[in-house]
Amino acid sequence: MSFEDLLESKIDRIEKSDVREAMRYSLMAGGKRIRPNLLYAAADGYKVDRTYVDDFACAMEMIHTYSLIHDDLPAMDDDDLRRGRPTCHKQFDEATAILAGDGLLTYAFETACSSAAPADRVIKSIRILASMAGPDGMVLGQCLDIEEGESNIDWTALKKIHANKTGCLLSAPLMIAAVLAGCNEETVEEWHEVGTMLGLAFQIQDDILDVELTAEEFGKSNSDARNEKVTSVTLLGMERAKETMQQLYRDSSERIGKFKGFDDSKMLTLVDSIATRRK
Ligand code: GRG
Repeated sequence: MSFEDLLESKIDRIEKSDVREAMRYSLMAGGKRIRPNLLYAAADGYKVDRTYVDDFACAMEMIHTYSLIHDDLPAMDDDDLRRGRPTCHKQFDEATAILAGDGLLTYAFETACSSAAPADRVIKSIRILASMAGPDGMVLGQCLDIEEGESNIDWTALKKIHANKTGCLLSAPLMIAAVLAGCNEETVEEWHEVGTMLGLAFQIQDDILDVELTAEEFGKSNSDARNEKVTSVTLLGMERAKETMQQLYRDSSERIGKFKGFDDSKMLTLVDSIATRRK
């Protein structure tokens, strides 16, 4: 079964309601699936059984999609376009969009619990998922990002926002793959660091594409300029932003090549394809 079919089959199991259809609408809108792809590439590098991985891959995409739905709400970025379609609250209404986000977040954990991995690895992985998504992770990043709107921040402060807001959800699949493979804590922490570097590179690239592409080409509203957001491009300038991004992708690939007992071929191909993305 393809990942898309697997993901949709999880939604089919939920009782019929407007919220279920809003969850389906945003989840199945054709995102790049970078977080599940990172999980599969890392798990394949360690030869982890797919039955351990599939439910975590779905959970990753559910949590990511919840964050996009909530980020687009009028109380946050107030955006109209996401994944090339009207945002969830535009297509349905605000209350349904809030509940669709809540539904995806909680259903992600229910889904992750079905992994066939040994129970201790499942529990450790769920803990990583919660801490990377929660108030020490992505939620903190979003909180700092909102506060930043009220102050002048520097590159160090912006990097902290990106590490949390973007890096945590890129670290989580790498760390979870390592846990499902039975790696030790030191190795899991090294994957965390790689995810943080990838997250920063990915976010700088997002800032660059936000300037270079139209909303239609990018598939989402270019809200940074409208909201007068400080970004890596406004702080570093376009040329330095591009150099920094490329260096971070190179450094990440170098780190990935050094993990013991890890076949890096799929992961390096994936990082290359992310580094050259235009959407
Ligand atoms: C609401 C708690 C909460 C958090 C929101 C994810 C997020 C935090 C905000 C979205 C806005 C943004 C620019 C986030 C940075 C991460 C990022 C570039 C997300 C978009 O991810 P892609 O490009 O999207 O993987 P697709 O649609 O392809 O899945």
